[in-house]
Amino acid sequence: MNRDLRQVDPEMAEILKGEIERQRYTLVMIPSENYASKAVLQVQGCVMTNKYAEGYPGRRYYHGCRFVDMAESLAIERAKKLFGAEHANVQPHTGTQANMAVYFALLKEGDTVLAMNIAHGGHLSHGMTRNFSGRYYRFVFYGVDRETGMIDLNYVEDLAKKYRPKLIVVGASAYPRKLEYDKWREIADRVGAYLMADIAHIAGLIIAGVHPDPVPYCDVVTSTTHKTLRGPRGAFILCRKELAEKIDKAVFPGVQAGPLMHVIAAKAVCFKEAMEPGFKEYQRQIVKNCKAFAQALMEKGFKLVSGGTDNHLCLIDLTNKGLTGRQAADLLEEAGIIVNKNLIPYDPLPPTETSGIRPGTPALTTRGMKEEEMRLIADFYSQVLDNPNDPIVRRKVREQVRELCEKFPIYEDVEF
Ligand code: DSN
Repeated sequence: MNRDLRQVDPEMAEILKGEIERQRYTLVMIPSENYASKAVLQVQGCVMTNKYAEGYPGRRYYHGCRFVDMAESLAIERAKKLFGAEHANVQPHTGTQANMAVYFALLKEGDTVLAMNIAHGGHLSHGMTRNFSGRYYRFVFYGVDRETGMIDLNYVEDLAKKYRPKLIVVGASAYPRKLEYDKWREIADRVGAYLMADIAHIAGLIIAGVHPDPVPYCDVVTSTTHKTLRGPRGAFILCRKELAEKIDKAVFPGVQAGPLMHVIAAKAVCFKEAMEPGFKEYQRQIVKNCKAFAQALMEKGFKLVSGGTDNHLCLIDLTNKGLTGRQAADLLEEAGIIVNKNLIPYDPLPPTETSGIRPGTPALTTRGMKEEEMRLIADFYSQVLDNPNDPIVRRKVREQVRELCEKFPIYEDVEF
């Protein structure tokens, strides 16, 4: 019982050591990833993992919930304060389960929902055909304009008037521009639809005021906790008081049973960290870094969807470089830079190949990197992707990436 991991399972200890080394010595540029703090990691690995607590604080189906009740209440109160929300549910295990609970609370099977096309930057749980969302509800989609790469709100309004959705979902996982929720509210009101914002990617930016705030305009807001928010892997839902009971019942017992109390406790810690003054500065720097990176890329002949970025990510259209997204991501990984391949709007290639990649700056900014490093990294991209047949270039960049990582250390006193 008291043996540590190295004694119980040296094989797994080695795997974890490999993963922490990978995180330390590569440039993590997947915009939905970040480095959770030591405090968050500690709490996520705490003894609350042992506790069953179906229900909500003060209303549990199990006894012995005094301390988990305190932890969950703290998480709820902090989430409400942080976002200025009337109600918070901190139990969803993932962003998809948060969205599932909202649909379950507000819709009947077969109801119409208007959401962003996944091929233009939406998300699986926003109506993808093979996802539960696309199977149980009738999704219709808006996308981005072919010329500008941006969402055309006139087109969204036309679709809303034509299809009269019961719910409009505003949110994306690969959209580099701002979303103006007041305008979405007007569209929703014109057709009598609920409005839900999925802010999984941009929650941290919203707290810092570097992205518009959805809470005053949306009936429901869902988010994950591990992206720009930099907390444990998990999710939460914010809503107006009138919807609180429906949302809570939809989460439990609707779509989940036992809550992950250790993760909920870690969410409370992440919300506390997000209240610290340095957090806003961190978020502002994420955006400054991303803009500097995007500008430097464009100066090197890279084409960006929508011509730039307002947030933490950019979407590179590689068609002028003669590479697919998969090829580019493979080449960059060899040089120590981790990105994900991503569809670009109107992409002729399938999601397994794609014509784009979607780099972002949240994790690099956590390491303390600034605009100067972003320009250096854009130069790495150019060296690697403009010389795809030269392994020596990749090897040299790999060495420089390692030196850069050593200058901006991460997890120095974290063992796994
Ligand atoms: N998979 C996440 C992303 O990378 O954007 C969204 O859930």
